[in-house]
Amino acid sequence: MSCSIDGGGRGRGGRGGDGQGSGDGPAAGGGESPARTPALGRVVPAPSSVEPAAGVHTLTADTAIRVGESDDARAVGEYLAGLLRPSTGHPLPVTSEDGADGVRLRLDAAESALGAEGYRLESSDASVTLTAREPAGLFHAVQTLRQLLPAAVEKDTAQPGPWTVPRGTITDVPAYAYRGAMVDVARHFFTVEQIKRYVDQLALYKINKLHLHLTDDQGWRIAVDSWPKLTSVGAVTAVGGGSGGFYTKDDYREIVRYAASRHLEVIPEIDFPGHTAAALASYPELNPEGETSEIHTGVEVGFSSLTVGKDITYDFVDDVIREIAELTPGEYLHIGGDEADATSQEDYAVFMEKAQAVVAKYGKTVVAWHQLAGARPAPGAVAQYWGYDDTSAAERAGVLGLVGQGVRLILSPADRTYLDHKYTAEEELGLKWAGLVEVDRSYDWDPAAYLDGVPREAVLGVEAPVWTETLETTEQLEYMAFPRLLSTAERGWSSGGEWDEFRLRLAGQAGRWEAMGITYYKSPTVPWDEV
Ligand code: NGO
Repeated sequence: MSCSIDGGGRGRGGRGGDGQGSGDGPAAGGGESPARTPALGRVVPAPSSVEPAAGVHTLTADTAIRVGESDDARAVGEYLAGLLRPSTGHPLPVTSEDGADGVRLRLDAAESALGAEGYRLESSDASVTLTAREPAGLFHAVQTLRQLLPAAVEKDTAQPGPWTVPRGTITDVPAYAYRGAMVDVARHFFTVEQIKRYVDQLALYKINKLHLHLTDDQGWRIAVDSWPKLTSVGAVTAVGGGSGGFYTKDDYREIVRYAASRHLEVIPEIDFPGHTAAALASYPELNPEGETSEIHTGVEVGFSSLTVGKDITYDFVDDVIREIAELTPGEYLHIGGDEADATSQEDYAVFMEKAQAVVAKYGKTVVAWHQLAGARPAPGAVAQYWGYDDTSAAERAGVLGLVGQGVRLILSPADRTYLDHKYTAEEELGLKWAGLVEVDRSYDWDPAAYLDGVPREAVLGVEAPVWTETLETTEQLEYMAFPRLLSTAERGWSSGGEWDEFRLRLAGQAGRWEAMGITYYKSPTVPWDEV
């Protein structure tokens, strides 16, 4: 990585190499100015290569967004215009007319080195040119461009500007294909609008997967037509006995559509065979003797199980997976498999083998938590590792065993990526079973070297889950996610990276969060006032 955070020479004094402001207008060096231009490398996640040049490019009332004849480039151009118009007050027409000026979006199939998600951003006096091989790359380029504009660009009312972008060239490709965030909508329900807001925030940091934990002991949150009581009974409550909620199929399609418009793929999770109290309460016939049982409103885990020896269990699993697969244009379907402590080891292996086969039957690639080690993994299966520093050698060996059978891993080490964990002991929100996760700790790992004996090629990517036992509101979710979400985003996108440098780029994002109305934790480990 050849990135330097103040590479454009537009930072302020105090750290070696910056402070030589180029003096191109009021944006230079104005510490409190809402229109201060970030330096070219001050982007999260860190770009692969940053070559700064002197000066800035300025967006003006005459700037056009040039997208050529491509509908895909036009969609990204319209998205960019939608972001920039409210704060700049500029018309920013999206046009197919070619020209050497303005913001130019180019899709070029010959740019093979940029891959499925990479891009190049070239900023000069005359223009800012974004080039990618695929639409996702152009979309990511737009996120970088946003971060290179003054933070006030994120506001939704007209701001004074000027709207400057540092000059130079960024070339950027991700380290990992899977860069995910998970929301547990089962412990507490989050509405379509709340999820959309989070999707927009994830997109800003180039997260490309949204994993929704849709079912758990406390609630079943997705309509299944063939088993309607899952929602009419199973969705009515939540942790603490609150009012619950669920997505209709149209709601869910809207989440999928919206996420796709931000180049995120939605991965639905239906957690089997444990974490199923809500399903068992909805359909007593899923219990061993057909007995009635209750939805759980506490936060304990590991007490519920589908009945592995009953045929109806597999009718249920087949119907649910079929209907969820139908709602899923993406590749992956997650079947949980964690903490099945109320299922015998033998039953677990039988159940997981059958459930994986159903996922394959409906054309999806199976994902499961790493307890999948207790069963035979299906060909192509992906396991999500959620261990932590204290995870036993035996459990780690199980994960190595999976990798030896060709399973790829999504890494979600709980003491780094779990956004539900407390930052400090004083925190009211959050859990701490894996320890405290201050912001510096959330960055303190390398996916390529994290698990001894797991080669980099076996790592599909990373994911930051938000479990919601203690979280009920958007403000709470954001407070837990920001800033730690950015650590995982960077570990997924960028190779390498040191905390002492990352923390400065992190601090540089705070003005943006404030402009966007994002609640965040002002960690003492981050020098908020120094940038
Ligand atoms: C565990 C558990 C979840 C909890 C979470 C809380 C996994 C994969 N299963 O993670 O049920 O909500 O911890 O941190």
